[in-house]
Amino acid sequence: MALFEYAYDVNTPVHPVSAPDYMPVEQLRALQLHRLQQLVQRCYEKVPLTRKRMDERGVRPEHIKTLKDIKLLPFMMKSDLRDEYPIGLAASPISEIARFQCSSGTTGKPICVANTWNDIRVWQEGTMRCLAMYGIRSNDVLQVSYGYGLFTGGLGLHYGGEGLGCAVLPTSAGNTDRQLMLMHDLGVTAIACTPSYFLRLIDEGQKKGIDFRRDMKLKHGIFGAEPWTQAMREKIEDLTGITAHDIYGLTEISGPGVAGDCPHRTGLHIFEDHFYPEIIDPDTLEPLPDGEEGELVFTTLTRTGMPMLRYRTRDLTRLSVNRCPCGRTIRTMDRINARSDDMLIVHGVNVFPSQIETALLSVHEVQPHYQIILTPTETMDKMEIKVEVTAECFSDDIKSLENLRKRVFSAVNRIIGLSPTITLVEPYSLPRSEGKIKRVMDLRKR
Ligand code: DLL
Repeated sequence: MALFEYAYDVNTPVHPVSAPDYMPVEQLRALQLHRLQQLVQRCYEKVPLTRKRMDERGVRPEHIKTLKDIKLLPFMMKSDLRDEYPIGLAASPISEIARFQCSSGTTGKPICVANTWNDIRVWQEGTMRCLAMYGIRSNDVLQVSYGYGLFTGGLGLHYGGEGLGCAVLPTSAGNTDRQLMLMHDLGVTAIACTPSYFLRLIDEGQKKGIDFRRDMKLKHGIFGAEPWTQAMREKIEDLTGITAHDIYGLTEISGPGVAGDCPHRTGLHIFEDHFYPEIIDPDTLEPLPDGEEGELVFTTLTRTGMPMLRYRTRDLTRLSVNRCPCGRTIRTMDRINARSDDMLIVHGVNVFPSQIETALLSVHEVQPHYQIILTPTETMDKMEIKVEVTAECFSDDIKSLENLRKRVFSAVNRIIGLSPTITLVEPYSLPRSEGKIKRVMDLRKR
């Protein structure tokens, strides 16, 4: 058999799109090395920042002789995407770019990712392989309630569902009543949304007397974009009788469909023929062996638009040592529950405290002294931002104080796209330790 042909036995109950999941390990490693060498050559030629950093280290593409040599390469980070905004890291000319997707950066500007058609197909393959792994087939009706647009959730699952031949219902996020009505009327069997939004759907459904087991045909939930616990999974499954699957991904690497869990739930299988994973110590930046926890780093082996070499995701996890009983040869990673930076994920939206600061600085009367408080409720997490305002504001009448609160809300809402509760407080009233305000009080249990 040719080196890069996938072994696939037509008698197995596995969906054809999943064939690469079962590639013999040696063949997989050879494929990864081949792709890595091509990628490094391409980035060296086409991405000035990468070339500069490799030159500074005295590393040339031909130095990559084994997969372990990846550690010779420089890392990439979100700050590189911000500094090279919007598409300074692209390795393809604009004539080959098919679509931009964006995600929150650490400041008011988003980070922007340029995809070629090749990249969109790879991304689609990832979501198709996830859906196939969950047992979803062409007779399923898939409701996509992730947001469509710059966020990758909606379009990612949409293309995956269409690729598998499902009947796709692109509801996007919001309008809970309509979501429930269409779910019922069209006999939806699978839904893709954030786990927190699904809890909201259950809650709103209950208020209308809807019993998911009795009234809906729903069997699968495809949940990701934010951390969620085993307890949340059990709650969802108990309340509705569906199977709650985990899907992971990030805009910089493609979108949802970088990894997902199989029915054995040993972790999330990474589609490592496209997305090469490493775990590093976030302090020393040294690679760690499989089985040890650290920061997840990805190299996009097949990406052409804006490839990422050793991209530091900031997500903390570990790679599996043991083979999963499902027979897949691609490694798994533990579910993601923590990050090594200060990014918060609220209702599936990425929020950096620095964005709140940028917003507050645009409102004259407020100080950039604030505290973000995240509390769990039965359904959605609640976000409150306490902001110190000048003493004069409190001597003004109630109406102008309310007016100021509204302006702060608009400034924050414009930058993060969420609607937190804004509470204005007196100067120096927020608790400080060593003079510093604790910026984030995350009371959600993970
Ligand atoms: O959240 C892509 C996505 C959409 C994944 C829909 C799954 C479903 P970003 O907005 O760039 O992309 O955010 C990426 O979200 O680094 C993780 O911190 C977090 N994240 C994504 N999926 C999971 C998950 C999308 N299943 C960031 N569990 C990532 C925990 C997740 N965290």
